[in-house]
Formats: sequence, structure tokens, C-alpha cells
Amino acid sequence: MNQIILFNPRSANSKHRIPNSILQVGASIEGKYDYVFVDGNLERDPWKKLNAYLSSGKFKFFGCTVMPGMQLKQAILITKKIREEFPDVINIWGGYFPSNQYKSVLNSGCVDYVINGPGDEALPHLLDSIEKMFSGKQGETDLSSIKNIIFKKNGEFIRTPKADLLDQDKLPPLPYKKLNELYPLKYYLGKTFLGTKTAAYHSSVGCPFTCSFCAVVPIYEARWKGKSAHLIYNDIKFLKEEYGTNAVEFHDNNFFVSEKRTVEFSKLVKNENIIWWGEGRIDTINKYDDESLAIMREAGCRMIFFGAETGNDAILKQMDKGGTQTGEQIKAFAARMKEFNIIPEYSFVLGLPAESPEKVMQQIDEDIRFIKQIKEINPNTEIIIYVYSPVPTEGSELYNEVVKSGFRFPEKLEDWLDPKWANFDLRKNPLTPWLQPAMVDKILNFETVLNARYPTLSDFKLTSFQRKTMRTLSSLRYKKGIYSLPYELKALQKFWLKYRRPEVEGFYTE
Ligand code: B12
Repeated sequence: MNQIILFNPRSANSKHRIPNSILQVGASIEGKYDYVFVDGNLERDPWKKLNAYLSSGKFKFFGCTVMPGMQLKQAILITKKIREEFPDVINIWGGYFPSNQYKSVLNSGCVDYVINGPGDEALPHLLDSIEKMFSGKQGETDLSSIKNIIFKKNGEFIRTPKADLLDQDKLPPLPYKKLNELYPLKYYLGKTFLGTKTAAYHSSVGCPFTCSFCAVVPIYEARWKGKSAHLIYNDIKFLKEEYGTNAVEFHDNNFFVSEKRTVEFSKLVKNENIIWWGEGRIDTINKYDDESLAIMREAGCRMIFFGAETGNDAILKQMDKGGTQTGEQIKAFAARMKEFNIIPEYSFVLGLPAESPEKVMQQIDEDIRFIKQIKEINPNTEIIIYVYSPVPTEGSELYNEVVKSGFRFPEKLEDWLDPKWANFDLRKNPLTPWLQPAMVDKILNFETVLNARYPTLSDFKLTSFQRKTMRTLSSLRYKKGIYSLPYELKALQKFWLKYRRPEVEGFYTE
């Protein structure tokens, strides 16, 4: 039987993170195809292992999961090398990057197929069809009947229709034991501020909203499906009993869509001593009853990540945040979270396009003022700042403006290796024509001052002396709004912490 390698390229600071993407892909072919995992996060030089597998001649397929940034870099270098040294191997990419940027991926000539969105049915169908083609049982198969794939035929991109989202309760169990044989699971249960053995878990797919800046929208088209509470609970309990997990990061795009599911899960997990974190929406959770919030906290929910984005209602509307999130609500909600002792982690997107450079700068200043108000209302609010980096949400008002400005994505896959595009992905230094260097500097300098004034709670390695020193040193700058050239703070952050950026790295420590 032909075999497939499932590769998770190295990503930023995620040695201790269960590679759920390839784990779930493995589950989808369990019993039908033999497969191995190679985790770039746990291999000093993954090529050694990959080369050994491929040289054995047993592997006809190479499957790689790809998200932008650091993962993309290793994904490109490795896939190109495989194409050069093992030209008969069929390369398949899946995940957010290739789904959204399939043109440059397929034009590269080193990737044969892109899995567009969920791969749970697409991959086994694709492998079956290719196998039939190769075994001569069938002539050239019509791959266009397989949903959720993209490939090139006669120079044309073929994007097959999207499949309905699967019933998540019917998905096969994740092959934790198989992963554990190759990479002991204990390596993945890292120390975070949530707990000493933190697992990454994914309980739903998609998101029911259509925010015009979000990479999830073109893939899931406002659809969401979640696993039932008792199945999530069973998995968490398994991870606890089998591997000692005591904390969980829910990596769902939107864990909290269903209040009923959240409450059911909270009731089930309440006595398990598990501390957990997830991502949600302010307007959704704001509708939750007080009792629901209370039981969540009691059940171990310590922090929730929210896309606050901006305090400006007109921009919130342009971002298509569902039409129900407002600046006033963002503030009131920060206060409500304080009451329930759940830390809100608010992310903001600064530097959106506007009619003139003055307007762009004015909005950045307004957002900075708003963030400071939030900190006054609830100082525990964790603030994450992104510089707006477009994703191809075609048809949205925001993306139309982006295209009008002259912005273009790279056409060649290799261009993404250029440090300036890598930074674009990290949403720190976008190559967007409307943003001038002074604007980016202002955003990043404010972030430095803010992080010194309020060191992130998720960095539990900071001593109270270090926190106090940073707070004192930055307080005048913060109060007076003097953000430029904060070298003294940068030096301290670099020296003490190699300051962790939860927005890029998550909460883990190396
Ligand atoms: C965990 C995670 C991380 C981890 C890395 C984990 C790792 N693997 O090492 C950390 C915290 C390090 C991280 C960092 C970043 N991330 Co990240 N991350 C996620 C997150 C929360 C979960 C991914 C996951 O495990 N999903 C669970 C699996 C089961 O779902 P899946 O990946 O979609 O897989 C399915 C399909 O896509 C497909 N599939 C996927 N891969 C493959 C491979 C093959 C071969 C096949 C056949 C199919 C297939 O089949 C799977 C099963 O159906 C996602 C959001 C999300 N909820 O998915 C963001 C997300 C992928 N990250 C994103 C981004 C932008 C980043 C960053 C670049 C910056 C940032 N600001 O967040 C950094 C840089 C990372 C880097 N490159 O080094 C974006 C991508 C957006 C985009 N523009 O494409 C996402 C979507 C978050 C968001 N909503 O914006 N991230």
C-alpha cells in the first residue's frame, strides 16, 4: 500500500503544541492508508527524517499543512527539495495559506494539489482517485467530482465545489496514540500560564460571521459546526487521564458560538481541575446569561480571546463585524468580564485604509486612545495589536478598497520567503500602500510602551521586580502619550524576556 507522510512545518514557538491539523488529517485516512507524522517543531533537521522515509520508496504522497509566516518558509523549502530529489512524489498542501493563496502555490510547480478547507473527506477521496489512476484500474479520473480541492489542469485552476461541513460528532477519533509513538505526547503538553501541561484542542470548524478582514471567511463562508459538549469532555478527560493534561487551549476560530454547548461543557468539566482558554466574539458572549458566565469561570475558563478590532463604529461596520458590535459594547463588556473574573484578551486591528494619510493616522491615534480607555475600565484586559494585513475576502467593501489602493499579493510562491512578506504575515509590517513608515512605527512603539506598562499576564516567567521596573519606567511615556523611540523599554524586554508575543506565539514557553 502506498504511504503518505504528514508534515507539520516548524512554526513560531510551538514546540509544545499538539499538531492538530495533521492529527485530524491522519484520522481521516486511518485504516485506509498507512501514514507517518513528521513534526518540524520537534525535529532539528526534518529533512533527515523525510529523506529517510522517501528514500525507502514506500511513500508516494507528501502532505503538508501550511499557515502563513514561519511555517510557510519551511513548507516551501522542504516541498521544493522533495520535488527536486523525489520528482515522482505527489505533493499535497492543506490549511489556511494554500486555501487562500492557491494561485501562487500551484503555479510554483512543486505542489500538485491544494486541499481547500476541511480535508476529512477530500484527502481520502483524492488519494483513492490517484491510486486508481496509477494502478491502471481507471483512466484519467475526473478529480473535479471531489469536493474541497484545487488543482491545475491544462494551465487552468480547477476549484471544486465546497462540501457541506461534516457532523463533527461523526469524525473519527484523533490518533493520539499513534502520534505518541512517534513523538511522546508529553512533549506537546507545555507549561503556560494556564497550567503545567497544556493541551491544544480544536472542537469546531468555521465561524458563522463574515468579518471582511478574516482569513476564515473565504474558506468557511459563514458556516460553523461544533462537536457536542460530551465528546469534547471525553477527549479532555482522556488527555487528562492518559497524559496528565491540566489545562486546555481551545483553538477553535469561535468556541463560544453556542451558549448551550459552552454551558454543557462547563458543567461536565467543572470538577476536573482543568483551566481553559478559547476564542469568542464580544457580541455573542455578551448575550450569555450571568449564570452561564459564572459557571464557565467555575469550570476553569480563565481567559477568552476576542476580536475587539477598533472602537470606531463606522469601521466596525465596514469590517462587517456582524453589525452588532459597537465601541460602547466593547467597553461595557470589558467591565462585565471583570465582574466574572474572566480575563478578556482583546485584539485590535490598526492601520486600515482610509481616504487620506491624515485620516489613517487620525484613526490610529483614536484606536490608541480607545485601548487606553479599555485598560482603565479593566486593567487586566490583555491587549493584542495587529497591523492590518489583507486577506483575499473578495467582494467585501474593505477588500475592494485594498485592491483600489494598488496592493497585490505576491504572484510567486518564493516571494513569500522574502522577509518583508514574512513580516506581512505576522501582521507586523504590512506592505500596504496606504501605511507610511511613521504610522507603522507609531503602532509598534505604542505596543512596546503598552506592553511595558502592562506586562502580559501570560508571561508567568517575569518576576514581580521585573514587572515593577518595566511599569515604572514606562509610566510617564504611557501617561503623556510619548511613544517614539522607546529603546530603553525594548532593551529591557529583550534582555529579560525575549519578550513573548502571544499574538504570534500563543502562550507557550520553550
Ligand atoms: C494553532 C495555531 C497556531 C499555532 C501553530 C501551531 C502549529 N501547527 O505548529 C501558533 C500559535 C504558533 C500560530 C501562529 C500563527 N498563526 Co496560527 N493558528 C492556529 C489555529 C488557532 C489552529 C490551527 C489548528 O490546529 N486547527 C485545527 C485543524 C484540525 O484545522 P485546520 O488546520 O484547518 O485543518 C483542516 C484543514 O485545513 C485541512 N488541512 C490542514 N492542513 C492540511 C494538510 C493536509 C496534507 C491536508 C490533506 C489537509 C489539511 O484539513 C484539516 C482537517 O479538516 C488557527 C485557527 C484555527 N482555528 O484553525 C490559526 C491560524 C491558522 N493562524 C493564523 C496566523 C495568521 C498565524 C500567524 C502567522 C500570525 C498570527 N498572528 O496568528 C502565526 C505565525 C505562525 C507561524 N507560521 O509560525 C491564521 C491564518 C490566516 C491566514 N491568513 O491564512 C489562522 C487561521 C488564525 C486566524 N483566524 O487568523 N498559529
